[in-house]
Amino acid sequence: LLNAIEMAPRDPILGITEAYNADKNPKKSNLGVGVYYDDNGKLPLLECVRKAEAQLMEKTAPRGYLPIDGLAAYDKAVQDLVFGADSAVVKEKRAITAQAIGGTGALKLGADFLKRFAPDAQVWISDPSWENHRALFESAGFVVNNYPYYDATTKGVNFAGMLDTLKNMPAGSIVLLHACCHNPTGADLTDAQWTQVIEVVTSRGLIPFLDMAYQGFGDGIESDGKVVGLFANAGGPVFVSNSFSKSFSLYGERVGALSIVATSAEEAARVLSQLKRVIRTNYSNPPIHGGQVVATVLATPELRALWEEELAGMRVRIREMRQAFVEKLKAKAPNHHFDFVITQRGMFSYSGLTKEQVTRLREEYSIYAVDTGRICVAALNSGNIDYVVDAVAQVL
Ligand code: PLP
Ligand code: TYF
Repeated sequence: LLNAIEMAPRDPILGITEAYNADKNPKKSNLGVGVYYDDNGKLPLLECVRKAEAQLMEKTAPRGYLPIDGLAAYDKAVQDLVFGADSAVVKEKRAITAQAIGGTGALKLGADFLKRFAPDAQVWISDPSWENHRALFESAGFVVNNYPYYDATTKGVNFAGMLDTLKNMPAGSIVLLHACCHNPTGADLTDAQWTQVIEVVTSRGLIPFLDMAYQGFGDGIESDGKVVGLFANAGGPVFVSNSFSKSFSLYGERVGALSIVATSAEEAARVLSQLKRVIRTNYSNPPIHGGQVVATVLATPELRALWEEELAGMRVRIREMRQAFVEKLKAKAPNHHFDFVITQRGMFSYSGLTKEQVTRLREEYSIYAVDTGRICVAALNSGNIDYVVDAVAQVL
């Protein structure tokens, strides 16, 4: 059995981190993986998390199994955050939310659920998208197609192409959309464009699946999540995966959730019962700690305010790095234009650097980016930005 098994290809993004870790150059920079580092280049432990954990330590409890769909307080807090506590979907109990093993786990639950109830549908993801989107839906048994998204000439969204493809895909198709802070391009839709997308998705009977891994990294918690509310108000079904890996800097705790919007409370109850079956056959029930931390922060006004402040701090620092990158590059390479980096949102920028330039950055400067030219702006800081900008100017 095992002797004929071939070596699987390395994860293209996590492979970069392996190469970075092995690099002995003290000036090395990892702009590959999508992780937020603070201005000292360190992974932050948020103060709101530290305080919530201190509270939890005082009342340590035995570790029974959580319910299949996770901690009730967590699911409630996530639902209020994602849809708005005063939203009609929440008040009418039309949405169900289940704790998941990170955003990835939420996508996997959604994919398995959909394969059970829409087995013949095809899935459409943006071109390009997060690498794992295709792999996750293919491994759930779906055919995965691309809709046009990034326009390399404008460094923005090819909206006409996207909308045209949405208008022509078969009814019942599953459309994966990035709610905010598009990974890998950093190019998001405008409000007016979202309105048009919702119109087409609804009128054509497409199934929207919103992936929100970066809520709070664009313009703010509420405005980044707005599109989820707009889809929910347009009626069901709507699938939403969200993650706290980045917004709470809780990568290793694996905290996320899958929400599904139905058309009535009664339908939602049936949906939840079936989703629980999917969870049961995947991992039975989720772990306790991360969900408890997030639920404590979201439900404690003082900690919630602290979280919002700390998240704003991350968002603002990334914006400052975008600004500094563009300004410094303008001085070093005046013939090249990088203004689009300021407009892009979230952790990433599709920098326009070619594969050859990325290779030179790695080999000559120990600066690690993704071959597609994606850089993680959240890995820039006041200590490495001049070195990175000098190197980029050299390879241009
Ligand atoms: N969706 C997108 C677009 C992402 O960039 C990521 C990456 O981290 C995820 C989902 C997965 O999140 P998690 O790390 O919580 O599994
Ligand atoms: O795109 C990124 O860099 C992040 C981190 O299998 C990541 O989403 C990358 C690959 C992966 C899991 C997380």
